[in-house]
Amino acid sequence: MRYLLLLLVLWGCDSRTDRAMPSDAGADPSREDSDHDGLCDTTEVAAGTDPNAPDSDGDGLPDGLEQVLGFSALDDSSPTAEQQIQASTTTTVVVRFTVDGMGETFQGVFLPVSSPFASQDDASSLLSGARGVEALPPDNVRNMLADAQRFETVTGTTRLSFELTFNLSTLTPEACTLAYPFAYGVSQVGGGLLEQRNYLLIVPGETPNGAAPDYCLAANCI
Ligand SMILES: [Ca+2]
Ligand SMILES: [Ca+2]
Ligand SMILES: [Ca+2]
Repeated sequence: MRYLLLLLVLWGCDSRTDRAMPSDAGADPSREDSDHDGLCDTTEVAAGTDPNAPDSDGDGLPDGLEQVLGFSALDDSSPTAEQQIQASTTTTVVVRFTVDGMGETFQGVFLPVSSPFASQDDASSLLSGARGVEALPPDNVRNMLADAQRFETVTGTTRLSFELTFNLSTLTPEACTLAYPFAYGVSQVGGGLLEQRNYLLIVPGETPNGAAPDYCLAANCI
């Protein structure tokens, strides 16, 4: 019986040791960000992401950036590769929507999204042009007003294409990579927004030694 009690006491000590995880002396454990991805360790544990891997789902974007911008840090198809636009000096993006028309007019709409990580202006400041470029089949549309991003009197199932152009020539590169979120949607004139697509315009940072730059993140983890 004495040995059994001793065994129970020792087992209890081990259990307490397991629960008491080591922490850095003097640091606030709730504000630690071990993998420097913008998400605090405690947030990562609650969200199910890996506190020791900055890109838990391997899609190229750090967990903290995905979380703040409304993408999933646990799904490598959120955002898709198509939604991640690698920007160059002049970048063109084609956005397509399929609409079912009964004589309505449809219009493309650029929707900038603010980001706490983009220290400069939002994506609208980089947008140099937006226009309608194609309707398929063409006979389903009576008139295309390209510069107004508008297709008039659409009848039947029709794919509408819009082209966005971004000009980065006036942008001063930063040491870290910026991700400018934006959305482009199609609305029915006289009605509401029917559908929108979300994108990230990714502007690579420039490091002095040519090393791959990290993404710009907020100074404090969330
Ligand atoms: Ca983290
Ligand atoms: Ca990711
Ligand atoms: Ca993801």
